[in-house]
Amino acid sequence: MGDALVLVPTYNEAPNIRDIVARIRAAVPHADILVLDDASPDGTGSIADAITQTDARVAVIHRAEKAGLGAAYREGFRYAIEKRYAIVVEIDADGSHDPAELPTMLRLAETADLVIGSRWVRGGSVVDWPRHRLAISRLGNRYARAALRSRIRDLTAGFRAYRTEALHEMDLDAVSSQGYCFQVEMAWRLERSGCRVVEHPITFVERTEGDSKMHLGIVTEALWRVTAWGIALRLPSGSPHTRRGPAEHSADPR
Ligand SMILES: Nc1nc2c(ncn2[C@@H]2O[C@H](COP(=O)(O)OP(=O)(O)O)[C@@H](O)[C@H]2O)c(=O)[nH]1
Ligand SMILES: [Mg+2]
Repeated sequence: MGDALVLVPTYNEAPNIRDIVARIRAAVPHADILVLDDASPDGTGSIADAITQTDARVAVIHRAEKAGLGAAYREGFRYAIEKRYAIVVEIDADGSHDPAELPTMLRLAETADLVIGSRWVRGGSVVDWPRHRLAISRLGNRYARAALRSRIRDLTAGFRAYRTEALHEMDLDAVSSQGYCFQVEMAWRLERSGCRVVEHPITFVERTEGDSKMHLGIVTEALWRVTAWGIALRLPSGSPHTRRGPAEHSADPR
């Protein structure tokens, strides 16, 4: 077993799954890879099974139905904790996140609890996103950062390396978000519990194959939840999550 487990959540990523697994393998030859497929109708799960025949360090969990990114990642985190990996990585299957960043992110995770591949710190960028997606991400992150009194600039980022110990210490069952709000909730809970969060600048490139699963419901889930947490934070009774110590945060300028 390797030290790092790379989680690849998939829903209808048949055109992308072989390529992303090959790129991860090339970037971090010693990492194990776990595909979390939600019974993709396009056969992504069978392609992933075929990959396991040629690469013994790839495994697949076939989930019963499409249940959102949060649920898939929670299952992946539990697997990583159970198998005692030191680090667990999140990466999209569609090629938006460059696996070549992983060696640096894994190195940073030696001294951080959470390393975020960040679009919105100096040196980070987004390529080929339509204007409305840019606006949603930029404004959404600014709003969440202010509402949650967070220091993190890319709270919604889906490219991350977690120290498994930090995940073990938190109550994963209490993380209730389903869609991309899951990413906000995870980062914020860790930050508030005093974990060290580092943002590493990345270039995010829009997918060229397959379809985005982003839809209005995902944005509204995040908006309502962040607003509710922000209000709870400002009530005299204190915080929705308990604080263990002062949160640490740093950006990692290139
Ligand atoms: N297992 C699983 N993966 C999902 C689900 N929704 C999205 N994904 C995967 O999560 C990653 C990010 O989704 P994507 O549609 O590219 O979102 P976008 O980058 O925000 O447009 C991709 O690898 C998707 O296949 C889901 O419900 N279940
Ligand atoms: Mg994508």
